[in-house]
Amino acid sequence: LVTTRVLIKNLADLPEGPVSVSGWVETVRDQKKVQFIVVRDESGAAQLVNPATRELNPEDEASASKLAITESISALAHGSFITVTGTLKHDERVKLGGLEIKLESLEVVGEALPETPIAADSSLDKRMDWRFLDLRNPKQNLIFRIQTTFEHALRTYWIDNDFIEIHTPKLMASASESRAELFEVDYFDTKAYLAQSPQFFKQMAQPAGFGKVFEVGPAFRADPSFTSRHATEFTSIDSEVSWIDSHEDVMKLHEDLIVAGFSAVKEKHGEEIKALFDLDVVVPSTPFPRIPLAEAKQIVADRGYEVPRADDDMDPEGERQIAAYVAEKFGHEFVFLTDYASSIRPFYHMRHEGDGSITKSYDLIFNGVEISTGAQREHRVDVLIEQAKEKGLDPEELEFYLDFFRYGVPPHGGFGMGLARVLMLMLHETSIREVTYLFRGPTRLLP
Ligand code: AMO
Repeated sequence: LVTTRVLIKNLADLPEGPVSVSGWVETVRDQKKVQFIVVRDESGAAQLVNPATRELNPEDEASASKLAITESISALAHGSFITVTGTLKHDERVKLGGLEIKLESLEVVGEALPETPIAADSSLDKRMDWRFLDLRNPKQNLIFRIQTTFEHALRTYWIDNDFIEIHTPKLMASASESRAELFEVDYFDTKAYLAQSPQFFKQMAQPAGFGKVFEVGPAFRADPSFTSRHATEFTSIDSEVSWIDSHEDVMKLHEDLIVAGFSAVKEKHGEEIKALFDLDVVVPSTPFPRIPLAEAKQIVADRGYEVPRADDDMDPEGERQIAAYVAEKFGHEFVFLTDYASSIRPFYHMRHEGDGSITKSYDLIFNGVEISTGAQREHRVDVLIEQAKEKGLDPEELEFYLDFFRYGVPPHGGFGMGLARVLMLMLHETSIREVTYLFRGPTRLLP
């Protein structure tokens, strides 16, 4: 027999005849006269059949090997990894893929312990403990194929538009955002800090003459909260571009990237997403609605919700309310909230000419949750120093950063976007834990 191992999803296209497949045992139905195994690999599942041979004579050599297969199937533990050879038969009556493999041989390559530690109804935390088993689920597998497609589409956009990819250091001598949420690590005879964002170094690429840059990399936040949206380590999608007139240019780039990513996901996985998540991915139309924050707060107030904070920010409920408004009014899942108050934005955000109380910045809200922050940066060094001082920062600690602005820097801006948040909201998942390969939170460092 000439057999080649094939992915299960490709069996449908093969002619009837000898095949070999490998995968994990999903179910075994061990009946008196016949045994059925459902085996799953990373591409799909298929049914294997073995005519049970318990009545054969073990003395006879040919019978003994058939008998051995029957016995090993009876003993198969759920989740074991097996390789089988057999004869492929197309049969419309078989619910699973309209095909079946009649077994010739079966090898248990990786035996599983008899008790599987998690079940479909296990808690999220328990599933996280056994993440490699949890990820075998076709739905989870699809999430990470969607992630791959999404990132690839962004990359294609960046490359087609002459962006340069950068990899900035994650060990830093100072904080990259505020001093809150900062991880400190021992660094020989001094201290280092884990990068909260590539902010300073993606900006550095502008006086370096790179023009347009991007990075997809880890960011760290010592955030003790246990919300569904926060991790202590997350993948940050960052881009930064020179020669802009305002944050409007950054928003244009941002929405084009989102459209590129969502189009690719819909095209490649739309049907599977419909089947497994029961939802349609909507490729958003451009331009996305843009609403200045002050106006958004008024709209939310008119809907009967007073944003409780005194500091001019939008709270999570306010974000949900404004998203509901945008969905009703514009039929859109995205909204840029613009012009956040200077009091709540970092020192490096540029402020409006004529009204220093608001910044040229935005948050991008998707299905009611913030997925991104972007802004035009302040590139005039004297203004930048003033704004840093106003925020209680010591300009001396920021000298390396301030130098970027002393030797000819173009006007520039950019954004940072949490990859897991995009996926969570795209797939209507309830937590970024579901869409993060290995989640890190205040009480989770394993596996
Ligand atoms: P910001 O702090 O708003 O902005 O972060 C940008 C985006 O990163 C994601 N994010 C997180 N995701 C998971 N867990 C967290 N703890 C977490 N914190 C942030 C969110 C958020 O919208 N330097 C600026 C960006 C810029 O201006 O370019 C920054 O980091 O999706």
